Amino acid sequence: MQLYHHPYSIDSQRVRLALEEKGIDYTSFHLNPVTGKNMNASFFRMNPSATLPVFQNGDHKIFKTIEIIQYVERIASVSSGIENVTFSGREVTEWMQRIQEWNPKFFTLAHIPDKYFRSASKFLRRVLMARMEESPDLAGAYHSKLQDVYDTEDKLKNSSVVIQDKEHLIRLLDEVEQQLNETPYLAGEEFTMADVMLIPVLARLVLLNLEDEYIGSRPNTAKYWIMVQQRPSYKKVIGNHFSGWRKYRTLMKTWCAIHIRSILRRF
Ligand SMILES: N[C@@H](CCC(=O)N[C@@H](CS)C(=O)NCC(=O)O)C(=O)O
Repeated sequence: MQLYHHPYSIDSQRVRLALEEKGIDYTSFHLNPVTGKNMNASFFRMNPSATLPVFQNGDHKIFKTIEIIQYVERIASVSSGIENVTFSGREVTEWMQRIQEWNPKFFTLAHIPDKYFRSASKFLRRVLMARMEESPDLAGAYHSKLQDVYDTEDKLKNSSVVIQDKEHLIRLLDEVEQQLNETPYLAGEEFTMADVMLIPVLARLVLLNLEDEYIGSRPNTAKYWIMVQQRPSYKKVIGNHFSGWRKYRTLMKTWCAIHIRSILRRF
């Protein structure tokens, strides 16, 4: 089984948390979306939307996060003997879908200093142009990806998009806070795949230095956040890349790659 993913991607983090929680081994392929590695022709041919994660088992490829997580649950049940494995019930699935409805893209970009966003976006356009030249047969798909980059730049200038995303996030976090007042985990007494969907959202808020505003101000969520960070799956998937000083190492690596490749004009 192969997983194409990257530590920056919230959806990749969700799938990796699920794989770790269920103890499933897989071969890992890192594709950094900020440096445009997901635009490489070999990956792009398999997945012309270039989104991460992609899970592959033999010829079977899955492109949607929730579908991958549900597939991982089925694999775990087969490999451990059916009796003691619980599948996500209706409540868990509803939470998973509700959390997935919030798209972190514009909220995240709106909290990145403008000069970094502009350099990264320009770099990505150049990468796309270079890939288009190398693989003219994929020009149509690369062109629509290029259009996405321009649309993102335009939408970010439109404050109502960012405000709507922020309001959506606040509604979601308020529902989470209310639920965590009644149960220790999102869908009850046990850790479930609903928590796997939520943890990367909280980690993103911390990465953006918004912990006090969005987590600290919600006491049940703050308690829950401390608790879930103790899980080995969290440490492996998120903590190792973003806890404390590690976040600077992770972000600097990407920033240097963009900077050096821009100077050398190696897209
Ligand atoms: N359909 C996918 C969407 C995944 C997605 O949007 N992934 C983001 C990262 S979290 C991505 O790959 N962005 C890079 C890009 O769109 O080029 C799913 O449901 O999992």
